[in-house]
Amino acid sequence: MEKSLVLVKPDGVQRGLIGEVIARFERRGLRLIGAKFLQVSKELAEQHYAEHKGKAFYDGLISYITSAPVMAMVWEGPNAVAAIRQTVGSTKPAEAAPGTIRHDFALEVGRNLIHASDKPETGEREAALWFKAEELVAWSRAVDAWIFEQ
Ligand code: D4T
Repeated sequence: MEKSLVLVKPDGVQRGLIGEVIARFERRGLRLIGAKFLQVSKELAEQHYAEHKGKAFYDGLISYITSAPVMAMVWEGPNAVAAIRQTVGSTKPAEAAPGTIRHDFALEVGRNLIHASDKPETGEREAALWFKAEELVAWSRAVDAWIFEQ
């Protein structure tokens, strides 16, 4: 089953949007397999954003994600990465489609509320970076057969 890391970033936590984000993914039919509330260390932030090192916005990215606690989660489901990114909306909130989280709650790329993995391989790598194996729970829901075709 495909996995995606989802972070409710510091602005989302401060604005009381953790429940809103969780509700949207639950309603979509995705299955939560891990969650923790944490203050992100500089080391974890640098590992998470390693691909952006050297870019103009890198320092701002690190200080933003380490500025206050985040809610980290792993969600799974068929096509979870694409489905979650669709629900999240474009990186730049002003370009996000109406009805998406970033459209409905954000205005600026440096306060875009939420992170989601961009590819299935990234989902695996980021889930392993943020969570120990024993923190991810393999489980099934009684309703799964009514949401997952296989
Ligand atoms: P994240 O990783 O936060 O989910 O964002 P995206 O996956 O949607 O977008 P990304 O990796 O291209 O960018 C990571 C992070 O950098 C910030 N950013 C990005 C920024 O501040 N200015 C920029 O021009 C870009 C491209 C926002 C998200």
